[in-house]
Amino acid sequence: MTGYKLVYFNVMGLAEPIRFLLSYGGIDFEDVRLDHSSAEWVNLKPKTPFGQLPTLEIDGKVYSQTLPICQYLAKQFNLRGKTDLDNLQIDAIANALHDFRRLVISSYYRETDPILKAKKKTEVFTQVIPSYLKKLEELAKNNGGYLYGGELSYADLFFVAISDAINTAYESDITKDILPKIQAWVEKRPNLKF
Ligand SMILES: N[C@@H](CCC(=O)N[C@@H](CS)C(=O)NCC(=O)O)C(=O)O
Repeated sequence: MTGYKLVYFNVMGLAEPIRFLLSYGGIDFEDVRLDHSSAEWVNLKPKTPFGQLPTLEIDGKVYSQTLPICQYLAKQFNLRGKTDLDNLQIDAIANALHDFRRLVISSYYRETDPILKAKKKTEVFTQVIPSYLKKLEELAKNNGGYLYGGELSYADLFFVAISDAINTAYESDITKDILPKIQAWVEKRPNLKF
């Protein structure tokens, strides 16, 4: 049986979409969570492919980069598109969601300088979030409640996995009014361990 070991920090962050996918696929995986300031991470960092987490070890070999890992798992669990062009579209959506998360979480939420944070807050709350949500709403409206192709793809799971963290940063439920089908899936989904 294939062995999976996911290594990340003790937050949802970029590992959450991978946890979602592994759980969706019914995979029993090792969920290693390091403390960012621990000696363990300091020692491990230079040994990771690009000095960052998450990494996913598959049968002892270490792989990195959230989106390609998600794409690999999505293929195993039938959550990719039918054609290469479908995949181009699905990957573009997932990539945009990755950017969206970075803008809200890394750029705004984690900013510690109060002056810079206030400046970023205006930009994130009045421009970034409304513009991404508008696009996502349009996609959901045109795709039967999913982000692409009228059926569940890994881009939908990616959205749900990052939306909790964005909700916390934004102090509002961004999923409330959009993606009703995904919302329904979230309510019905198996009780995930992570
Ligand atoms: N492009 C990478 C970005 C990974 C990344 O930014 N990881 C951050 C945590 S979210 C990290 O490892 N930070 C610790 C460090 O750089 O020392 C991906 O998508 O996986």
